[in-house]
Amino acid sequence: MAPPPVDYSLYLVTDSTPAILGDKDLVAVVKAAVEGGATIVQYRDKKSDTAQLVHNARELHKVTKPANVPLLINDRVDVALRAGVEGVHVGQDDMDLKGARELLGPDAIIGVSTNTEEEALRAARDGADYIGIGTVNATQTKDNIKSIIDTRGVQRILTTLVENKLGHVKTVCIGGMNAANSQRILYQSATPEKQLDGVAIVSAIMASTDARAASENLRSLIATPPPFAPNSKPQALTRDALVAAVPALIARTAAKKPLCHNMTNLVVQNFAANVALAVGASPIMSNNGLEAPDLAALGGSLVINMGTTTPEIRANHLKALAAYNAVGGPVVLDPVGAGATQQRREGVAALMAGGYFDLIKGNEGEIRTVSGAAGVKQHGVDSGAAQLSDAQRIEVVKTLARRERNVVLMTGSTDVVSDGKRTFLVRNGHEFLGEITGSGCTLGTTIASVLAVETEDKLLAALAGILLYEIAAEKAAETASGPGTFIPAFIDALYHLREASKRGDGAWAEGAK
Ligand code: 3NM
Ligand code: MG
Repeated sequence: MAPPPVDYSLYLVTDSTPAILGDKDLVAVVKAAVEGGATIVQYRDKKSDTAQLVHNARELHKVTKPANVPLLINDRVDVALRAGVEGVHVGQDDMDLKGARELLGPDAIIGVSTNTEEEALRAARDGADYIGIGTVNATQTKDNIKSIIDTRGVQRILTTLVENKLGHVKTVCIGGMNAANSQRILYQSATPEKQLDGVAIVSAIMASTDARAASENLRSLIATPPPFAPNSKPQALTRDALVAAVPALIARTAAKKPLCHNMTNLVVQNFAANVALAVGASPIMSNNGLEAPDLAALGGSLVINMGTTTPEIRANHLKALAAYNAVGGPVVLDPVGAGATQQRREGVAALMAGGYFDLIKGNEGEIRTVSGAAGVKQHGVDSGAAQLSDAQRIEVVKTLARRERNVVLMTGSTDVVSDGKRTFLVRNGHEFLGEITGSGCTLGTTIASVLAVETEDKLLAALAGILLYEIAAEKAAETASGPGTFIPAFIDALYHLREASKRGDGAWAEGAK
C-alpha cells in the first residue's frame, strides 16, 4: 500500500543554536508547533554528536508520530535509520539522493535542497519526493547561502519542472519566510501550471516565544490567498467593452472619492495633489511610513514614487508597502530613473523584495531595469529615445507582468499595458505631456485613484486611468498655446471629463486610440 500523501504546507525546520532556540526546550517547541499546525518537521542539528542526534530524534518522534506529522532528519541517513523516522532531507553536499534511497527504501520521504534549475531537475529526476527551493530571502539562519533567488527564481524552477514533465514533484520554499511575506511569496512564485506546496520555516517558529500561536497564524495565512489577490479570473476585454466601461468607472471613482496616498518626489507634490483632486480622489501627500497603517485602513491606494530617493525614504516606502499589502490596498510603483544610478537600482530591488505592487508603471528604460535587463543606461529621469520595437516592448511588459503577477505599464508615444494575459496598446496623449514636469508621476496618481475603486480588474482600472489622463491631455492641448498654459488647461480637462462621466456622458472615451 502506498504511504499516505504528505502535507507540506507548513514545514518546520528545527534549529538548536542559542541564537534561535534560546533557552527553550527543543522538544517542547516542536510539540507546540505541531499542536499549532506544523504539517511536517525536519530535525536539523549541525552540532550534536551522533548519540545525541539519535536521542533527540526519538524524543521528537514521540511528539510528531501521534499527530501523523512526518519527521525527517537533516543530512544524517544513519540517524534516520536508527531512530526509525519517516525520512531525510539532504543538501547538495550531503549523501546523494540515490544512496539515501537505497538505504531508506521506497517509502521513506526524501527531500533535497535546490538553488538552481539544474539542481532541481536532477533531484526531481533522481526521485526526490520533494525539493526545498531557496534561498528565497536574505536570512541570518544559514551561513553558507549560495544565492538569494527571490520569487522569480522559485518561479523559474517551478516552470522548469513542468516543462520537463516533473510537475508532480512537491516543492517548498525556504529562507526568511515569515508571517509577513508567506502569502505574497506563495502567490508571486506561482505559475498557471504549478505552485509551491508549502513554506519551510526555521526562525519564525523556532525563535518565537509562542511556537503554537506562530504556527497557527502561519498555517491560516498559507491556506488563504493574500489580501491583494483578485477574487475572480479576469474577463476578456475588447476595445468596445473597454470604451463602454471606462466612463462608468471614472464616475464610480469620483463618487467614492477614495484616498490616494502619494509618497512622491519633491518636484511633483503639488501637481500630483491637484491631479488627484481633478480626477475625483482625495490626495494625501505623506512620506512618513509610520502613519501608513492608519492611512491604509481608510481603504484607499498608495503610490510609491522613487523620484527622490534616500535610504531613509526607502525605509519609509517599505513600511508603507507592508501596510497596504496587509489590507490589500492597491500599490503603484513608479520606479523613476530606475536605471540612472546604483542607488536607484538597489532601491528598486529592495522594494520588489519587500512587497507586492499591483501595478508598476515606467518608461522603457525604467521597466527594462525593473525586469532585470543589464546595462540599461538612463540619463537622469527622462525617458530618452525608445530603443525597442513595439513587439519587443510588448514582450518585456507581458513577461514582467506574468513574473510579478500584476499589471505593468510601459509609457511612451504608444503605451503598452498588460496583466500577462491581456495586453493593450494606447496611442492617446499629447506631446505637451513631455514638455511639463511630473506628467509621468501624475499618471501614476491617476491610475492609483481608479485602482482604489476597481480592485478586481486591475488592468481595466489602469486603462481607465490612462484613457482619462491622455484624452484630457488632447483636449487641453486644443486650447493651450504651449506647456505653460497647458498645465491649467489639463487640470480643467480632467475635471470636465470626470464631471461628464458623472452625468453619464461617456462620449469622451470614444476618443480611445
Ligand atoms: N536552508 P529561516 S535557508 C535551513 O536556502 C535553510 O537551502 C536554506 O531559516 C536554503 O526560516 C535556511 O530562519 C534557513 O530564514 C532558513
Ligand atoms: Mg545539509
